[in-house]
Amino acid sequence: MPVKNRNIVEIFNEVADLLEVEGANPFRVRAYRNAARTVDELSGNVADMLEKDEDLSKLPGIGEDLAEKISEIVKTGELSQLKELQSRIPSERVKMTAIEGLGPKRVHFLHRELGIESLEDLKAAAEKEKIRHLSGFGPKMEKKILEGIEKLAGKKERYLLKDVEEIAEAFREHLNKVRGVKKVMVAGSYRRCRETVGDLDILAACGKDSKGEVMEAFVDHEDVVEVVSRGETRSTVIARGGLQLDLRVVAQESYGAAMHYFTGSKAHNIAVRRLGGEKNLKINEYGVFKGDERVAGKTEEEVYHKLGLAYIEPELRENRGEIEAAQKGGLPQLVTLEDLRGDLHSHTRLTDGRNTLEEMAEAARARGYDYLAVTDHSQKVTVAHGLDVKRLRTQLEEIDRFNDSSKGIRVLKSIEVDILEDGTLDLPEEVLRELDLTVCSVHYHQNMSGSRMTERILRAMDNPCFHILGHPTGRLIGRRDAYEVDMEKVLEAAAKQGCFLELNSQPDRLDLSDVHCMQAKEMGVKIAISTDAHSIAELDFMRFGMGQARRGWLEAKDVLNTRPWNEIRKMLRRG
Ligand code: DGT
Ligand code: CA
Ligand code: CA
Ligand code: ZN
Repeated sequence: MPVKNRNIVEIFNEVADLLEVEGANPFRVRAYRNAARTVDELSGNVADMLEKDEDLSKLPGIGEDLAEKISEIVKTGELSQLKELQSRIPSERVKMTAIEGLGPKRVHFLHRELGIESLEDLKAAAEKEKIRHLSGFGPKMEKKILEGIEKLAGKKERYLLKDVEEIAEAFREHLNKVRGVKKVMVAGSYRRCRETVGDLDILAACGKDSKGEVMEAFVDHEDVVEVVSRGETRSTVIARGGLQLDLRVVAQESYGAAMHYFTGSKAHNIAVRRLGGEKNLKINEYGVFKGDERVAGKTEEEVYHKLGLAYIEPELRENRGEIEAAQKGGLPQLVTLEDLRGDLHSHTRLTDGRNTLEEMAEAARARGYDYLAVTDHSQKVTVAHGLDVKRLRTQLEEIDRFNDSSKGIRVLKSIEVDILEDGTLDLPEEVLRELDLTVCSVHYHQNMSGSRMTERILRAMDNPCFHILGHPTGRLIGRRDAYEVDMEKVLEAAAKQGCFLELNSQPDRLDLSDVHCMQAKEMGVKIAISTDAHSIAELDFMRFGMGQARRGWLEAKDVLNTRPWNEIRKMLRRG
């Protein structure tokens, strides 16, 4: 089995986690995380690079030692150091790192301070209120830990879209090549662009006599580690990393009906079936039937039309009013990637990005954008070497020089300025006024009460230099809950003040969420769909934000950056 970049990334991240659980030197931990990131962002395959004798130690963040480890992984599929760490550190202790808000560093701290070795120890300590007294924890954290333990017990693992994309595509291509296969698609929550997926549901259409070959190819795929079940028309396997994949093989005349059924959501399907019932039509994965006669099934359009509905895009299929809208001809014309004219949130090497301003701008131009806002961090964010007035001014001069000498892309002068605890912005108004636009974000003191957090953000919006609220709820999917904030009040204030909210496209943020996008649209607040790219490669995260925006029913007109810069500039002007 050839080793993929993804396998190396997973191994390095696990080494970093385990080292952290052990309390290793933070620089050592960071070296592994940086190396994982470097490999993750490579466009080429590491195994191929080694084959061609390329020197990996020339890559950023990868010295000779790590290059050696990579080649061990490529040769053997494993890393002896990881195995050694796994055997040394009790697995009970490692399990705790999966609790929301804990992570490896805190697990180490809890072990050092209170001797906590397992989930049971942790639960007991939290119940006896021993954790709240530790520095950096407090009663709120203690409560969250107890909730986290409960969640973990009842939780089936879900995966970020980004983490399953590669596997989904690999299987799709693999099955597409099988003789007799007409069409392959990944349906389910993946096709609906939910922010996380529980498993992948693959659908293949083929002739009767190729079914066997398709099943064979599926269970034989190089990424399969376990075959759970294998039948004539359906099979289930587990892939490396634990992800489950279901395959259904259907005849071409049923493909549309099967696509519809297996795309879901379940709630949407049930509502559609009920509607069919009212028209005396029976709907299942094989087609739409009137009595015994199949009246539709080859395409999804056909299925919807038979029921008197316009075609409903997969992202809308959550039974949130899309069926009523399709009956009345009131479906939204969903925004697409092609509608976007630029990206309004990105970082460069000057703070915590990996590429230079010029490289980022060139990459944005190559993606067909007209503008890119460079929004490095402000001074408060010391871990990212945030910009003070002096360094920001130097960057502004660099932007002027770039814009004077370059064609086809405009770099917007901007900053991701911190919203401080009291609601003031992290840089003086006089310098913020020199910028084209600002992205204002909360990074520190996220644990305040809902009313205080709301106050803090509203206060920030009073500043005439405030334009876009960055990652508005601060959530990290599966790792950190949104901070408490009254979104309705924030949206109300944004509408009144002429401010905008961001939909941050980082795959573990997707913040605003689909539901809040819908709410923003209803309240007349426009959304900036941005990547928050920290490297050239991350400019492509736009696809994840787009999925979420479409799930939130957004149309091109609801999105700020579907407009040319001239128009946006006018919209940013505050009363
Ligand atoms: P997931 O995997 O948890 O992220 O979510 P889905 O939506 O992919 O759900 P999954 O994998 O359990 O099933 C795939 C699709 O199959 C689902 O979206 C709709 C359809 N489906 C599954 N179970 C039922 C059911 O009991 N009734 C109906 N009408 N459809 C179902
Ligand atoms: Ca699924
Ligand atoms: Ca499934
Ligand atoms: Zn940012």
